[in-house]
Amino acid sequence: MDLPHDQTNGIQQRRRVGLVYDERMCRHSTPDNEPHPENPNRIRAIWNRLVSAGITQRCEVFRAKEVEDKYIAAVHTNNHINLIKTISSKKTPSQRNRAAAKYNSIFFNEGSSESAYLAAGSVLEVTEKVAKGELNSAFAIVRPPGHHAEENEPMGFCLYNNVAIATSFLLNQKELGINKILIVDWDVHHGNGTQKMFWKDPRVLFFSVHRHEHGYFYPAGDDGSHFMMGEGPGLGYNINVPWENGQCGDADYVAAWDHILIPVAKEFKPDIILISAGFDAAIGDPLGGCRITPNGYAILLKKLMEFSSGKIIMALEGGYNLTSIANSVLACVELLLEDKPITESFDVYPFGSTWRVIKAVREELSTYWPILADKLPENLTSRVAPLVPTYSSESDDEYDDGSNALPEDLQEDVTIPLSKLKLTEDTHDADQVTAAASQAWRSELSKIDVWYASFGSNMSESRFLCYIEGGQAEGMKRPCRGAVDKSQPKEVLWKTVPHRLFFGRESTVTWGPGGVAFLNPESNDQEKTFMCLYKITLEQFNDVLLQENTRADTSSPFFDLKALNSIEYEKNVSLEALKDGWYHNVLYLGKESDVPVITMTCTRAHVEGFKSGKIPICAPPKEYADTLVRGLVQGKQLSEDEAIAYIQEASTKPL
Ligand code: Q9C
Ligand code: ZN
Repeated sequence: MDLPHDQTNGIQQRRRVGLVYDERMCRHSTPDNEPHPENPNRIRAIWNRLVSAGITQRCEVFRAKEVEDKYIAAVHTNNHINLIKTISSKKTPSQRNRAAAKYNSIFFNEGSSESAYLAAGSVLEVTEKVAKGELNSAFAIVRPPGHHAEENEPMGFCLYNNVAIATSFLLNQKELGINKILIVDWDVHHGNGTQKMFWKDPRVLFFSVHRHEHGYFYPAGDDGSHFMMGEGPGLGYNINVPWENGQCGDADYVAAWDHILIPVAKEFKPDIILISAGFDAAIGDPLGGCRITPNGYAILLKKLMEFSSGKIIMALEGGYNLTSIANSVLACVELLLEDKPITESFDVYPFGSTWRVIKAVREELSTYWPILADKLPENLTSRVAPLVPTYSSESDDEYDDGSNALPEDLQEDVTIPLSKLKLTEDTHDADQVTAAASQAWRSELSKIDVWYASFGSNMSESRFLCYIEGGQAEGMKRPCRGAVDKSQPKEVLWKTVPHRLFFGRESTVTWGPGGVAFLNPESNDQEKTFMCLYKITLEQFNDVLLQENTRADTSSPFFDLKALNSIEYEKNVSLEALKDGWYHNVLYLGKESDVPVITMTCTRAHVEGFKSGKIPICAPPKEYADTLVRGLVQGKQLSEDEAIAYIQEASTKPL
């Protein structure tokens, strides 16, 4: 490796690292400063951390400069430039609110225009200095962020696409001699705007690694899938690594680097690298739900410093936990300043889903990057970490669009380290006991009865009773806590409903990989699904939900009286607190002796995904299918042969 700026004759040469920060970028805010994750304190927190660590003195610090319209025009329409330019001065607050409401996740105030120009201008300025060799590298601490901004619309807290503007500037200044640019977008969200702007351009290799959840994570849709590889001459120069779940951390990202990004970068040989450096995949971020540590970011950055003689420009994108972003940026800037050794030792492996994604990306891209064609060694990819149930913080955070874990039952792996399990279970019990008194909702909901209708493994009564009484039924890998009110269901009843039963992909903690049962929320007279109904209180129903969907905070119910009253008319009630999981749709199935019948399933949008093949259908594992059969037989609904045929049909017939 040759890093000319690194060491000469044993003398450590100072690296020239640029920093841009300007308090004027704090003027962009929500109208009336309503709470919002993308707020001015983000860049203040980063700056203050760098100051207190003595880092700013070791860097070359610049104030922001406004970008010129001609540079913006290379990637945005005139229409868009006009919108952003005039939004602050030529509009009243209510006009601004109306304008913002037309876009996805956008706010404007009187400071927005200036901040947008300063953010883009800052990134451009240090990019030019790095390209000219006046700086070795730089970090632009800017807001608003940029990577969601499209040619003709602001989006996802982004007004101008700062990194895209700087990139096209480099390409257009021929005398800089920059012909190949690598953009690495490690923000937890897909860089949809940047992707589109260089879609057909082979001079720009766009690499984005993001939480995707089969298209259900922000920004929802197919744009972030690994099948999006560019077009025309740009085909192969767009690489997406779409995580299937949250919780990804250092080991997952390093695996994506080692087995995708780094080999491709070695072939591509970029002249310069821009990083869309969001820190919302950082551990502790309220939106991302991932777990990169500051040291993890430093490792990712160090691996990139081997290219383009270390010419790297980092531009802040997302990142919403002030402590996490401050520490992560600090780790990065320290590394830009000096090439200190970094320990790449992990006590965890990537998830199974991580290897699945990496293999799929390599296979898809190997046409354009032959180095990716080699099969990854089995002994590498067979070592996987279990996805461990995690508890989201406060579920009433309206911006919490990602930190909730998948429902426990839908999680990837079978084995949970005992130590961890013990810890979380204890926490939970303590929570429940001490919080019980303050859980005012319990007494009210204990007076209301509902039928909880089961079409899956809870058709087996002994299994369902574990959720009420606590305990461990046959086949369960771990015990249930039970409900706070452990009284038995008042009645058990079987019924068939005109809805389709099917099995979607994913896997369960209890049964391992394989299909999980869903009920199509849309009714269809041609279909018949057996349901076992348990008459329990609404309080108990919430405790069942709490056990199926891990959550630490039990001070409010998932499904309250208001939800129960509206479901009769709405038919479906989507549970906000669970909206990240697969089972967040509470479906109303009519009444039995005047008591409402409700069940939990996926949403209609998920069903569309299954229908189009976007989310694969997947047969249930044998043990799980056997339990369903046992439930149907013991409930005297079907003979064993009939039950087997029934499950068989549900897992094979097209939706
Ligand atoms: N329920 C960046 O990180 N979330 N943007 C909207 C709606 C928008 C993130 C949630 C997240 C935008 C730069
Ligand atoms: Zn983001």
